[in-house]
Amino acid sequence: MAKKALITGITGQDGSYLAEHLLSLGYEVYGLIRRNSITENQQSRLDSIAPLIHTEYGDVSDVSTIDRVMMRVRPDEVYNLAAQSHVRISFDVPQYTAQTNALGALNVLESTRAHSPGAHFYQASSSEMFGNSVDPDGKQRETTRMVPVSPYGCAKLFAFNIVRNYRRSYNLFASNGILFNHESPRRASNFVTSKIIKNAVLISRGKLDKLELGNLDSQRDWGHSKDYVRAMHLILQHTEPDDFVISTGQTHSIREFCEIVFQKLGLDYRKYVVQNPKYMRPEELRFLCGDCSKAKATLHWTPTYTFDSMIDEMIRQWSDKPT
Ligand code: F7E
Repeated sequence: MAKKALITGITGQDGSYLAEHLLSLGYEVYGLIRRNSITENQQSRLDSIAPLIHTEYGDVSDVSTIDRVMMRVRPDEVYNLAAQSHVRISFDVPQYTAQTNALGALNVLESTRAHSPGAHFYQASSSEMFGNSVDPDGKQRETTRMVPVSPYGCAKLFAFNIVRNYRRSYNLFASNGILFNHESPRRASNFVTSKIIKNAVLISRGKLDKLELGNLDSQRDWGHSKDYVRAMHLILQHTEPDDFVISTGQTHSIREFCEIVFQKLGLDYRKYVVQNPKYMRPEELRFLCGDCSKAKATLHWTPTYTFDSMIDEMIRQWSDKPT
C-alpha cells in the first residue's frame, strides 16, 4: 500500500517540490492550503500536480482542522513546512510569526501525537536559529549554540526545541531539518536572490534603472530547494529521529551575488544597486556557512546543484517571463 504524507505549507516553494518528489516515489500526498483571496497566485506552484494530490483548506493555527485532517488521513509521514517565512517581515508581525511558526508547529506535533503517533514527523527548522553564533572553524553545525536575532528565528527555535522534547517525552519519531537558505525559480520575489535576479533581468531589458536593497554585506550559504526537499524525505527514512544541518558549506555576500548575476547579464551592478534603509533589519544575522557532514555521512545526502547552476536556472526562469 502507498505511504501517505501530509504536508503543511504545500503551496510554498519547498512544499510544492516536496509534493512532486514524494509523488515520484509513489506516495499518496495530502496538503493543507491556507485560504487566500487570489487562489490562482497562491496555488500556481501546484499547477502541474494538482490532479494528483489531495488538498484541503486549513491553517496550522486552527487546531480543529488539523485534528480533522490528521484523523481522516492518518499519515505515515507529516512534514510541517507551514510558516511566516520572511525574516524581515517577522519584525513587523512578531506575534503572527510566533503563532504560526512556534505554536502552529506545536499544534501539528500535538495532533500527530494524538491521532497518528506512529507517523514520522519532520519540522522545517532553520539556520536563522543560530543568529550570530559561529564555531571557531567558521561554520554552523548541529551542536552550534543557537541565539536567534529575529522574531522568526526565536519562533523557529521554540518549534525546534518542542520537537526534541516530544521525541524524548513521548518516543515520537520527530526530527528537525536545520535548513540553510535554499532558492529556486519558485522562490518568492521578496527574498533577496529572486529580487536581485528579477530586477537585474528588468534592468537588462531597459525596464528599470535601479535596484534598491538593504544590507549588502551579510553572507549566506545558498542551496537549491529541490536538493533540500530530498534531504527532508531522507531525514524521515533514517533509522532514528534526529536533527540534521542541510547546507552547501559555501558562502557568498549579497554584494557578490549581485556582482555575479549582473555580470551574467552583461552589466556592472555598481551602476544600478542602491541601498535603502527600508530593507535593513533591526538586528541582522551577518554570516551563515553550514557544515552538513552529518547529513552526508548518515543520510548519504548530497546536493546536485551548484551555486552557479542554481543562479542560471533562476535567471532563465525570470528571462522567460513576458514583461
Ligand atoms: O535575506 C539581505 C538580508 O530574505 C538574505 C528564509 O527562507 O533563509 C531565508 O531567510 C539576506 C539578509 O533570506 C535585501 O538582510 C539585503 O541578510 O533572502 P532573505 P533570510 O532572511 O536569510 C532562512 C534560512 C529561512 O529560514 C527563512 O525562512 O539578504 N538583504 N537586501 C535583503 N533581503 C531581502 N529579503 N530583501 C532585500 O532587499
